Amino acid sequence: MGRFHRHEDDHSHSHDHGHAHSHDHGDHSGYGTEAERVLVLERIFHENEKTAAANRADFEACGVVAVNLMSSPGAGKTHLLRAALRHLEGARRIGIVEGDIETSIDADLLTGFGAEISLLNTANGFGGECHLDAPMVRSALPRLPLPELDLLIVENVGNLVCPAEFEIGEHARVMVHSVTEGEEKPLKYPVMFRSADLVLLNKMDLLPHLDYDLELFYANLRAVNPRVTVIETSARTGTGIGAWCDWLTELQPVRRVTTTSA
Ligand SMILES: Nc1nc2c(ncn2[C@@H]2O[C@H](COP(=O)(O)OP(=O)(O)O)[C@@H](O)[C@H]2O)c(=O)[nH]1
Ligand SMILES: [Mg+2]
Repeated sequence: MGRFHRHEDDHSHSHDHGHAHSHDHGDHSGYGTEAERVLVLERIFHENEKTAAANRADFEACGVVAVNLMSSPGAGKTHLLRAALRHLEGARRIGIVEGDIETSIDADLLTGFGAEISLLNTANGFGGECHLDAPMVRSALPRLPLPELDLLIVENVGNLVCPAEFEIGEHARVMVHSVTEGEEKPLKYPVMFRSADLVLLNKMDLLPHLDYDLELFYANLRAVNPRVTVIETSARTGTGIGAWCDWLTELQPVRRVTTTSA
């Protein structure tokens, strides 16, 4: 059975349950008519939404607030998470679903700070997917003591496009954008930036060494997501880590509405 999704930002690709992963740049002949494609996509998103709702119901039954942490590869998700685990150790009981295509490198970095960690390698049974979806997250939950947790943070696969399209049952979306990435990124990846509740503007320690235009970044971000909260951070120096942890601590288990469209 074929499985594919279209990205509003810049490309579409297909996923086969035979676990081939091919980027699809225009020749859709293998997938029938456009109408058939739309039907398949609708079914995939509907199934994902159903499982996301089941995940969210389980989180709420256990009094857990769930966060979907997303960014491009290398923006600093794992190091900001590590800093938060250090800061909140003993104050909040935290579970992590660590999503990566391969390896336990990030899960290992997060070990030793009192958090419960469930590693989810998408190369291991999920075709090396470029994002986490609700069924994948659901498969990682039995390895966590949900009723004992206050907060569940899901580190998504590093990718500025795909993860934004799949709800996983989260109450909030946090996006990390680092100053090494370029101030135009909100305009180029509006779906991801638009769906975020919080943007962590990371690697602020590097700003003096870069041509990054902070004011232009804020203008670009406001153009796609006028109300989003921004915290300037550095996982290297600790800037903003207290504010990021306060934001996490104050988060309520209220269902958020994803706004991926204009
Ligand atoms: N200078 C600096 N480097 C950072 C910062 N945050 C992360 N890094 C580095 O950026 C690289 C990628 O970070 P990582 O947390 O693995 O990013 P992820 O792929 O989004 O999880 C690592 O080499 C980190 O040490 C920061 O605030 N400042
Ligand atoms: Mg990481």
